Amino acid sequence: LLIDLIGAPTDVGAGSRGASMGPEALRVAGLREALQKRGLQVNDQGNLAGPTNPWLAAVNGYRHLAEVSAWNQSVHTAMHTSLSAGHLPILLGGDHCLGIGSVSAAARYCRENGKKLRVLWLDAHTDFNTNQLTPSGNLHGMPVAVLCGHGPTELTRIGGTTPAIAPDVMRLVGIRSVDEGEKLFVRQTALEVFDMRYIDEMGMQKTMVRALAGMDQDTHLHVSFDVDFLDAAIAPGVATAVRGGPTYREAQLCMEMIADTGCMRSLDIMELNPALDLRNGTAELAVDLVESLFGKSTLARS
Ligand code: DIR
Ligand code: MN
Ligand code: MN
Ligand code: MN
Repeated sequence: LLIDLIGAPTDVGAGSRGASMGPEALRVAGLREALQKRGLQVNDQGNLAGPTNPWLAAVNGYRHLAEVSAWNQSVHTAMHTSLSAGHLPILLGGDHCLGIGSVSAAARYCRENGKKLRVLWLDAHTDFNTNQLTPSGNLHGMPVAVLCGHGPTELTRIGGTTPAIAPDVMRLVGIRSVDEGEKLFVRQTALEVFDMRYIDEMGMQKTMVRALAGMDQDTHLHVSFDVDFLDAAIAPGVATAVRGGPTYREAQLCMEMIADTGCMRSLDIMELNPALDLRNGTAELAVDLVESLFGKSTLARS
C-alpha cells in the first residue's frame, strides 16, 4: 500500500488564521516517519497551491467563497488522482472546508469503481451549516451540508454529481457543538450523529461498533479527522476547541477500531492550528493517533 501525503496549506474557510501551517507541523511531528515505521511506503507530494487568504467579511453568508472553491478543486483533483492510482491519500489540512474536495473525490472514485462509500466525520462540530444558518459565514462550518447538496453550486458541483454523497453514508462522532439553526437541519436530514452524550452513555467501544456497522470488503472508508474532535485539554492546537471531547484513551480506541476494519482507504487530518499549539504537541498527538489508525497496537496481533 502506497500512501500519498497531500498538503493543503490554507485557512480560507476558518474564522482564525493559522490552519494554513498545519501540513508543515504534521511533517515536523514526524508523520512520514511514523507511517514508514508501520512498514508503509510514503510519498510526500508536498503542498498544493492556491489563493492567499484575503481576510474579508462574508458575502451572502459565505466568507471567501471563490478562494474556498479554488482550494477544493485542487484538493479534489489531487485526492482523486491518488485514489485512481490505487494509493491511499492523506490530506494534510488546512481547515475543514477542504473536506468538500476530499470527500467528493472519494465519492467519485467509489462511483467509478463500484465501491460503497462510508464517511466517518470525527469532529466536535456537525459542519452542517448553510449560508442561511451560519453564525459566522465560515465555510469550515458547512462541508457536510455542501457534500449533501446544500450550498452554492461552485461547491456542490465539485466532483461532478450533485449531491456528492447521500446523507446516509455519513457517521458523525464526537459532536458537542451544534449551532441553533443547524440543530433542526441535522434532525430534518436524519444525519447519523454520535454525540458526546451518546459516547458518555454507551462508551466509545459500542459507539464505534455502531458507527462502523454494515461495512464489508467492498466498502471504501473515508475518515475525516477534525483535530478539534479531541478534548480541548489534550489538543490546544485548534482554533475552535470545545471542552468535553474524547479523552486520549477514547480517541485511541476509536482509531484502533477503525484500523481493525481494514477498510480505510482515505484520510483527512484537518484544522490543526500551530499558531495556537504548545510546542507542536497537538501535531504530535495527531501523529500518535494516526499510528493507531494504521494498526499500531501495544501487543503483537495474530
Ligand atoms: C461553527 C464553527 N459551527 C461555524 N464550526 C467549526 O462557524 O459554523 N467547525 N469550527 O469545525
Ligand atoms: Mn503507483
Ligand atoms: Mn470540522
Ligand atoms: Mn470542528
